[in-house]
Amino acid sequence: MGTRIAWVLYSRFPRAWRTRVNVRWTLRSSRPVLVVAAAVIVAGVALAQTQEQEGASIRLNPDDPTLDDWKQIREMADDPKREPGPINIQRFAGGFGWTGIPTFFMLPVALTPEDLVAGEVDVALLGAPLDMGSGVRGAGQGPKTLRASDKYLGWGGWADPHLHVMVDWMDEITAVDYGDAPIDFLSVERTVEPIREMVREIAETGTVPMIIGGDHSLEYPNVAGVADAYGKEKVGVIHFDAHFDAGPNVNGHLISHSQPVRRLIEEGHVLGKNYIQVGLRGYWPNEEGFEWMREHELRYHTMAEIERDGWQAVMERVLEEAADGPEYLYVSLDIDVLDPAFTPGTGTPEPGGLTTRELFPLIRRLCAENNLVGFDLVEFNPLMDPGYTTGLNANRLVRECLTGIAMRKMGIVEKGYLSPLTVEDGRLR
Ligand SMILES: [Mn+2]
Repeated sequence: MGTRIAWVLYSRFPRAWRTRVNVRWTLRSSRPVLVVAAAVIVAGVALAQTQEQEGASIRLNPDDPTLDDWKQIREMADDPKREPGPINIQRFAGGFGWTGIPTFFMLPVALTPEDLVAGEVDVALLGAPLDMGSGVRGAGQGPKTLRASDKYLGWGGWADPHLHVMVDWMDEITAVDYGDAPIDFLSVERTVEPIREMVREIAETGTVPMIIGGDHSLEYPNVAGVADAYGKEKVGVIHFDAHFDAGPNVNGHLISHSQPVRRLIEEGHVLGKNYIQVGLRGYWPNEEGFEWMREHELRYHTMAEIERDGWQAVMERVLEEAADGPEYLYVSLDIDVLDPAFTPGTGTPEPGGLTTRELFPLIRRLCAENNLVGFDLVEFNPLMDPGYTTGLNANRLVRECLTGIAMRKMGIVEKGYLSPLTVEDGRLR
């Protein structure tokens, strides 16, 4: 077609203008070249149209000087010189929970991996105030609120043992407040990578990262960060949740608090069969979600199973499955696994959940009876917690795991250990 038009135009020129070159032949022989050129033009127009459509969404400005402010480490050269190790920022040796400068459980602070190594730190609590992965905002307030949540329990010399096992974790393990992970408060997508790096940084020193969220998008960078340190497929995960969090994309988003499990499995960080789900109920997963879990060999324990068989039986199954997996274990605890009676302060409450009396011993036992390499408590939303109930339970859940870690360090690994002093009153029966 193109050659014909060219020829028609050419043939209308006066004969004298024509050269001796056989233009018609030239055009015919170059037909493939012209076809390619036309295709390039068509593709270019299509690309321009696509770019026009993309222009309808607002992209980041790479030249904005505040682009990476949220993850800039401040200049420390003028700080007083110090040896690496945990830093005690309190003036007094101990006190009640409402006194002193708030850190997680009033623990000393650490800022670098060198601090963790020098202090031989067992557990580093890392705040991750991520909020954009949930439709209901407020979980980003979780870390600050948990730091301020020790209302009557003591710290320092005033700490007390967990009555069930008579172990005071503060005496047995070295734990620190590692500060907060960097958060672009407007983007989960931009935030997951620096969180993953921080979790890996902690795990690589041999310290257990304990991440306080934040919404459950965190499970993705947390578990991936631990897997970066210990190896792909080397870590099993217990996922406590009302929901399975392995859904497909939402509005094109590849990560939110409804997808972390799917991403971790599809990217190969954790084998499906080593992903164990506990507490599912309500309306999600749907049939397709259950089929996806079966296809990927996940193990799951719904509230329906717990209703049928009782908590004690299901709890033992979970503990057996935790032990029947890779050497290392990660526990991801969405506080909405508890019934809303115990956790009004969460973004996606779902009636018919676990009680605190069911969940506390399982968390303690998982952390005592396994080689725990990471833990997170997520979806605690203080803005929806008028009676302080969720804050108390969040605080206690973290303490249950810390107590378990302390028991393991002390060599108390007997299954379901309880202190004889606690469960027997001394009478002969
Ligand atoms: Mn969740």
